[in-house]
Amino acid sequence: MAKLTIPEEELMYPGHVGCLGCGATLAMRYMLKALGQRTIISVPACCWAVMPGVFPLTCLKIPMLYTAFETTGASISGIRAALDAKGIDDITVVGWAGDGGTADIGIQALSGAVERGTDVMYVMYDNEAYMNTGVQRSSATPTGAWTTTTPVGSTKDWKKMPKKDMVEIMVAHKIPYTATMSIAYPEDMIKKLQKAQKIKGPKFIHIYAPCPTGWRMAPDKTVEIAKMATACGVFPLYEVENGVYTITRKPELKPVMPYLALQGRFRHLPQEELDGIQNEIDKKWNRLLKLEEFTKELDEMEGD
Ligand SMILES: Cc1ncc(C[n+]2csc(CCOP(=O)(O)OP(=O)(O)O)c2C)c(N)n1
Ligand SMILES: [Mg+2]
Repeated sequence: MAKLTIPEEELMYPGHVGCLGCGATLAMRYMLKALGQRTIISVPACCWAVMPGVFPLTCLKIPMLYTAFETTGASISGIRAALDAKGIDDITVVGWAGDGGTADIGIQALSGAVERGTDVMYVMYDNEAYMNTGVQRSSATPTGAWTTTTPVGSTKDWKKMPKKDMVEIMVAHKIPYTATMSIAYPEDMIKKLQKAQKIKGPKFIHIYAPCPTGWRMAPDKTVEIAKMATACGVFPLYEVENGVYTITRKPELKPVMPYLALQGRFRHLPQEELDGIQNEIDKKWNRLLKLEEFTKELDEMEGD
């Protein structure tokens, strides 16, 4: 029998107050399994600020600091500095924020923390909108999606801009490690997180976490949708170590349409928009394949 690589210890109790089928709860559960008890997380305003429960209740078995929406990067820098001052070096400091708190309002503090080379891990769990406040558009909302601030009625005002690429932004900061991972592939996730934990300096993690409430989908489809996202190239799994790309799952790409059809947030899209989305995915995937090839070649050349 194949050896199980997912640690058995649970650092999250049952009884969170997240919605039915919430992908972000699985993301936290697997992350804590990967990183272990000696972990401190700092969480800004987002669904996860609410989900542990109201004091004195919590579903987390590790310390959590609740920080202001825009300050995750600054707060983890402070926690790291305090631990360093006390000579404590066996605690993993994690900033845990949503896509809005990361790609929009928290990007300045994040950029500062990683530019200073701070030894922290920053995780963006991505449900592709501001879910905690009622499904508003973020810069990580994908093209074509309905949200309450990108309405679809007669105005046809669904999101027209592409999803902001946080991994590319982090690669441009020249950090030692950044990776994408998905709640549908916990083994891949745990392997990458444990690798990141051993690396000194800033690490950036992008976790795909479906939100049935905001995506207008059935709550029992969370894992299935996440699998489809990787199978059709909407959310490729890869890591970038010191600028060198490695794709960790390389499927023969499936068409995107069945993925979009399961989610009410895309139901309004006319055929030409659907074709455009498929086109963009194909381009992005081919670009990623080339980046992998090119950065590996470059690394070998520079190593000579
Ligand atoms: C400065 C500031 N502006 C706005 C808010 C309101 N607010 C709280 S959570 C949130 C949305 C967070 O979205 P995201 O970071 O994607 O996390 P999610 O709720 O999707 O988990 C907003 C707008 C706030 N708390 N502070
Ligand atoms: Mg969000």
